[in-house]
Amino acid sequence: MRLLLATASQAQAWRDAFAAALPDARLHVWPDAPAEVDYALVWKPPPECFERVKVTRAIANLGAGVDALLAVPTLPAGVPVLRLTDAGMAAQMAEYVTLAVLAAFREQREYAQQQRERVWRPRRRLDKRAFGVGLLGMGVLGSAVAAALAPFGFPLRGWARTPRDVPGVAMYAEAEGLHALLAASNVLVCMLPSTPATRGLVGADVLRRLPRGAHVVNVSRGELVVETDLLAALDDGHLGSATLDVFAEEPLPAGHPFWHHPRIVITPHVSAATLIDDSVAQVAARIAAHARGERVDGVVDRARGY
Ligand code: OXD
Repeated sequence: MRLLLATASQAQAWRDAFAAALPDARLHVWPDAPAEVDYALVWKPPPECFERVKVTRAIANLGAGVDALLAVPTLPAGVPVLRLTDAGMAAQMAEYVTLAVLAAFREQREYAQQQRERVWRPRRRLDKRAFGVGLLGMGVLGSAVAAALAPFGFPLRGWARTPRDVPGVAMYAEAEGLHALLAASNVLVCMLPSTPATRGLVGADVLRRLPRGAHVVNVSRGELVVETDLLAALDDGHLGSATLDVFAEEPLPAGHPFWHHPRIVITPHVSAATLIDDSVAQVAARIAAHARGERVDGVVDRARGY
């Protein structure tokens, strides 16, 4: 089996891990490019990669989101694209979102401000039963986040493209469902993939439907949120705070107004890092199964965008 590895970073670590997991494969690392390979293993590959190398069996994306790969103009049509599902990301995402939800519920930002001002003033405790958490996106990661939040007792609501049941989560779909979820979400968590249908979804209309003082957490892609609308909703007091791990432009430019905003917490796209060992184990097992002609998980529906 011939493989091409083309990653934007950590090429040596990916190479070593794939070489160990698939010892019988012939592994080429871009720009060492043969004319044809069976499988390509890629993360943000350069467009020339698919011009120079014909991929015959499948392309495995070394990340959960395929928005960058699907945007590569030379991506061959008709070759299946696989994406990572969980591969160690779900637990990380659950930690990150739980931390953000608990910080909002326990008013950590307000107490930090009081500390700066040396103010000793217990605040009135918020009612957990009235502190709704709305999860946009209920795939593998969204479901893991819901499971992590469930023991705390917040009312959980989830929004998915297609109606489905998730234990312990009131599920919503379609535009009316979205409006109902927003009206009851003191924290709104964005976990949707970036597709033509979701880019810019969290704009003024969505933000204004949240209860006053609500918190927004974005852990999927920056393009989902209209950044100027988010700033406007924070600045006029409609939103309480935002915890942002992803941005329309990454790294976030030095002059961006988010950096110094007193009610925005920023992290540099770390909510769920791609773990090389877990990812390689998953991709190697899928490639081996695919080569044997078996059905594999994680096949992307290109029309849907994830
Ligand atoms: C991913 C990411 O999509 O790291 O895997 O954002």
